Amino acid sequence: MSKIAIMGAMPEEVEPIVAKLDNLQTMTYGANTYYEGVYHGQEVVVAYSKIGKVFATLTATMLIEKFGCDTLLFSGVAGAISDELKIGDLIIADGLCQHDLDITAFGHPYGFVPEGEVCIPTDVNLRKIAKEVAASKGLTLREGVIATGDQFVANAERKDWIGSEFKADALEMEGASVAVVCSALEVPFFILRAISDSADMDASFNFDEFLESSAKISADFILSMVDAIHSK
Ligand code: 4EZ
Repeated sequence: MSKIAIMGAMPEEVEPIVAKLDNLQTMTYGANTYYEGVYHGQEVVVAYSKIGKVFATLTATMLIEKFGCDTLLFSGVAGAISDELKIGDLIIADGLCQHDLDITAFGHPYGFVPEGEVCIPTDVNLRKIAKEVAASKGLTLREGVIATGDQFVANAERKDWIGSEFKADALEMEGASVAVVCSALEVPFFILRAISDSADMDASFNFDEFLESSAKISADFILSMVDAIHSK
């Protein structure tokens, strides 16, 4: 049977998922706790990586190489770039880029290094399942580019630059790491985020207020996706 990895960056992003697992077993490895369990008959492994690209790379790699997961779903919160995205809204990534990757001094575009790609696409089939789940729940899902970097963006100028350079609709700090790992290891992956703030001067204040509620919106949707994947 398949084993689905469910990853977040912060405890608040995975707790609503861990709370719903049966046969829960925990394992600590490489300074992360991994929660192995069953959701409605589907085997899953859940973990939060800690914040940022490096930690996220480690955890995504472990979930695949050590725990044998064959699909990876990310659940969490993000800052909005698009004006159409409000706090609590859901966005799925069609592709992910690294907004802080810069070897432009050599004539390369932002986000590009040799043998890499600026924007890594997510699995089309998982996106399709997400749209079916959203339709069945009467929820609106936005689909767009999510930009990742090792910065909590709380600055309208920086946010607008990321939006125009990468055509990105939202930003966060882990998604592109998961994309790099999963595409290299050929594991289908999916990145979902619920908006917690607008990456502007109110971002840290809004983030603190809405982290928990937005993380829960994302987590609930991910669990419905596990049901949908399991029943296919
Ligand atoms: C990172 N995550 C934020 C972690 C913040 C504070 C203790 C998502 C996120 C984000 N990332 C929400 N809003 C953001 C923003 N404005 N900039 C970057 O994935 C930890």
